Amino acid sequence: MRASSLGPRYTLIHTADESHLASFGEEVQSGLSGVPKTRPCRFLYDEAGSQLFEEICEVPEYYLTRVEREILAERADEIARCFSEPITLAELGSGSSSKTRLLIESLLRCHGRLRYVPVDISRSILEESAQELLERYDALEIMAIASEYQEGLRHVRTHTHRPKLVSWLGSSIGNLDRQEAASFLRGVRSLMVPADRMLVGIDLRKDAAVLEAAYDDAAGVTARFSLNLLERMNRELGADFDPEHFRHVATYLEEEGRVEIQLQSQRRQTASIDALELEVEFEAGEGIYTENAFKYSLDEIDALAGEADLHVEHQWFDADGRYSLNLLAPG
Ligand code: AVI
Repeated sequence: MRASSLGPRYTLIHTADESHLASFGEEVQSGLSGVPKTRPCRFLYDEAGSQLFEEICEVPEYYLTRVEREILAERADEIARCFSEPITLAELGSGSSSKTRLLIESLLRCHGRLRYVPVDISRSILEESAQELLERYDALEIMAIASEYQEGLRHVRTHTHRPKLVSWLGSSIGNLDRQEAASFLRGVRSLMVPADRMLVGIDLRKDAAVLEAAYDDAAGVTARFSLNLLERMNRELGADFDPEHFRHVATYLEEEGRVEIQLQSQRRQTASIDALELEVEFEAGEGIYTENAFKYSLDEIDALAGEADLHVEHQWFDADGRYSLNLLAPG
């Protein structure tokens, strides 16, 4: 752990140690040697992928970001009033903290001061957004944690005696399968005391057409985001994938409540990956499964919370009922 102070109201704790995570090369090796071929979705977010994801958040079909912001804009004061004293707001995967500003402003208005603990793997993003927030809000104190979520939360518990609100926005929970999601929430729950709450953005089940468009927009931004994975293998591992011969396909599997995203080979072909001394053969129509986005019914949200010894204390929706923001309490 490394702590550095960039000003009296700012502390950075840097614990990002990814040595326990399999490297890109190792994951490509195992993911493309198996049947079916898969890739963990975290590898979609290199610099180009992260930039493309920002663009996805602006396309008209991808409603998730927009409606979550709409709910926060309307409900942030109400969320703040759920606490009767100054709290610590911890945010998982904070990125640029743009939606969270709404919450920060309400919490400051309601309690006069706030300690904000953004947890993100990217130290540079943390520092950039912390600087802006500190300039804007005098009564804000920031302890930024550059680490994996779970590790970050352990620090939050050690460093704060105030009630905590742990926010996990953007429907990131949807990229975990249902068991992983429950086990993630159990992990957070184990670090919560009775006064703590968790605020989780969860996208809801809906028509296949709406969901498939959200994950395959007409301008092709999401397709470029997926295909960037092939380009990343070309750049970083000396592979020779031709993105022209793969197609981004997003399919909503209604019963399972998940959008399955794959890069589908458009012909029989072989790709070589020099750095791994690996040749990968594809049948026509064979996919590399890159991502799942799980969607929830209200009953499924209750059950998910229950599995983690949490319950839904408040739930807010956008005007069209597409998306939910859930305040989870222990017990
Ligand atoms: C980051 N995550 C919540 C996005 C989602 O909606 O599953 C990732 C994404 N992939 C394609 N479009 C958006």
